[in-house]
Amino acid sequence: MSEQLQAARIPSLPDTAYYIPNFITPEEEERLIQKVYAVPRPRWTQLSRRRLQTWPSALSKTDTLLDAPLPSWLERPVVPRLQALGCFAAAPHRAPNHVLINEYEPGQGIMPHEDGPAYYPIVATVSLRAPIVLDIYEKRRLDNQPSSPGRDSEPNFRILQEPRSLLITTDRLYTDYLHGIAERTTDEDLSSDTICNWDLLGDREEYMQAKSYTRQTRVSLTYRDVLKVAKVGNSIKFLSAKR
Ligand SMILES: O=C(O)CCC(=O)C(=O)O
Repeated sequence: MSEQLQAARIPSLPDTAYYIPNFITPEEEERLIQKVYAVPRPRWTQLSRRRLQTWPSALSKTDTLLDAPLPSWLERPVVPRLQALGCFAAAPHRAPNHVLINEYEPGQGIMPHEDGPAYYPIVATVSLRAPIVLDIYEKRRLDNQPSSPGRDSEPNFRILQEPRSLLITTDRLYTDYLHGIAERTTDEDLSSDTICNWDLLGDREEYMQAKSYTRQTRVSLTYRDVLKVAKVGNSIKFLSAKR
């Protein structure tokens, strides 16, 4: 693991999360945004509370990925930088082979969930366009609650993701915790007491005064390593895709 990654660990979280502000430049962000919105419309899956793109393709019912490269605009500059950090060094393919792109309008979000066993337990998220708060919930705590998980519960931790930042979640934080984004139009009560990566933020001043922001459209690129990969020769198995 690189020194840069060690310095980026969020110390108040269970093992392990890393936060790096300004992981990409404004020009790189702009290029990624242009590419995300230049895809043909059927590339988007409209979900009830967000839109999704899946690259290079959806996983099969058996959580298998058909072997194919990521498009070059998703590969560079992000993947070589992730490799330089060493964060995928122990993953089976030594690099991400799958990217989910989520778009959230103000008021949209994603229910607390886990990313599950299809992936090696590491997710690297690059945020574009606008900040958002990611809520972290301990699975065990939610299991002990009689009401529906997540919705009514306060998160255990809140991570503020600035535009152009990188967030990496792995280890026990990946396996024993859920993550979600509340369906809100503002994120409030932002301070060193409530935001666990406060000291690592690139621009604390921006949030220090107002302690809140109004949500704007935010796009996330989540880089993952799918464990099971099949060569094209076996493609018949993939006709009924899952995600
Ligand atoms: O948009 C994000 O930062 C989270 C996305 C997410 O949780 C997912 O795609 O599973």
